[in-house]
Amino acid sequence: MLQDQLKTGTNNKRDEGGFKISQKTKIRKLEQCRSCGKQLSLVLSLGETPLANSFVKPGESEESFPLELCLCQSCSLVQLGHVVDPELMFRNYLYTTGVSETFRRHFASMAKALVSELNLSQDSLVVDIGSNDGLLLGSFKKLGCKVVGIEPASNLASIADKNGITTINDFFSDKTAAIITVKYGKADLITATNVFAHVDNLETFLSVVKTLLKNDGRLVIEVPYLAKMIEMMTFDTIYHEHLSYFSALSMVNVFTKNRMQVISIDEVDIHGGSLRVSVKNRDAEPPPAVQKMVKQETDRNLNKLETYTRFARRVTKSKSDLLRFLSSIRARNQTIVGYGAAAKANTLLNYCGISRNYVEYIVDDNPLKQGLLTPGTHIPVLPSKTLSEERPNYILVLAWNLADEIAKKVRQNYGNFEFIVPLPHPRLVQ
Ligand code: DWN
Repeated sequence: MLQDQLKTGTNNKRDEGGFKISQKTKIRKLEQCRSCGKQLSLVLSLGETPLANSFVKPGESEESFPLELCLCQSCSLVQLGHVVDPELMFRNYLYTTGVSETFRRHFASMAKALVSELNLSQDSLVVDIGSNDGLLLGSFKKLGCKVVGIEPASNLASIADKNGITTINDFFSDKTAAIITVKYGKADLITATNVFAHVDNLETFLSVVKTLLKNDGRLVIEVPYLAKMIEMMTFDTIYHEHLSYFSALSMVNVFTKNRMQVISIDEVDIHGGSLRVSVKNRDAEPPPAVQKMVKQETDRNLNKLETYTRFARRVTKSKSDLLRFLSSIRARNQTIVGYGAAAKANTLLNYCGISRNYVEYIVDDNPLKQGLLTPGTHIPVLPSKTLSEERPNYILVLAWNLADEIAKKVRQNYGNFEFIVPLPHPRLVQ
């Protein structure tokens, strides 16, 4: 696995969590496609950017790393050109899924659908890779399944344990898979929501999945959908945690190469548009419905370099449009604050150069982020009750994928404000 390679660096400095981080190998440049090994084409550079969840205490500083999007024209996998040490990104993680009612509903619905589709019962074992605070597994547990989480962030693993979800505090690896197999048996279902796009070594990841999955077991993953990112210009989804940006085409190529069968691919309305992919451990072609989706994507040139060079040009325009929009508000001495100190917000803020010159502070309901500063732009993150105390003129909804939930919460608790949604183009929403 990548973290094993990174640990072999020259310097054995340890971070505050005691984890070995090699100074020399915090980042490595990808010389070839992570899936098929062919040459990569650079399509977009967002410059040197801090890690999206590396919020800092006042007085602290953070490191920045190159953020470049590349296309493999052979297997159509869109991916970052550099890999940051996962020990740096995931051992202490501030993002918790449970803050949002939207995600609570989404994961409850996902668990119910999969229990029904796969006929899971109290004898079924569900393993969630990157289980965060245990939200998804909690839904499976309520439906009677046996559940085990795998979560590298020690702060999140302890939250999940407190929520009654058995959680192994480590990365998914042959070691953690063996622990589960010995203690609980093989899995009927392995889930990985917003994890597969974070994986550097896809082949190793899937080979370990195969050791943990029952012969007739199912792997179900959810990833942000590349086609929606291109269509909706949501370039803020590009950050160091997201190593891959999947289409149905590139997803099928990855699983076919690893001798696994994609059974179904469904678009789900979460995180601005995601793919839910259901996979079996058998060397077989995907069914006609999946092949039809792949054909629709090639008809839209999602496998062509010019699609991404055009996207890159539109990103530059998105930046200038947003800065013009915010400048016009500030020119009238109106105040702007953010809502949602999301990981994606930090790509948007850093790439557009938006700091306290435009946004005075950002409110967020996640207590792990409150009192910290956004990475790179150092905008204070405060509790949402600040809105009633300060009464800003505009709220820039940085977690645009949750704009409805946020706007409803603000109106219910703090009264009326003007809401700005930044992408695909800046606009006021009611
Ligand atoms: O892959 C990932 C994506 C899927 O989720 C992870 N790498 C990290 C995370 O990305 P994100 O931080 O951009 O996700 P969200 O869920 O769009 O972030 C929403 C932010 O808004 C969170 O910081 C919580 C905040 N929030 C809030 O403060 N009050 C959200 C809601 C709905 C609220 O009511």
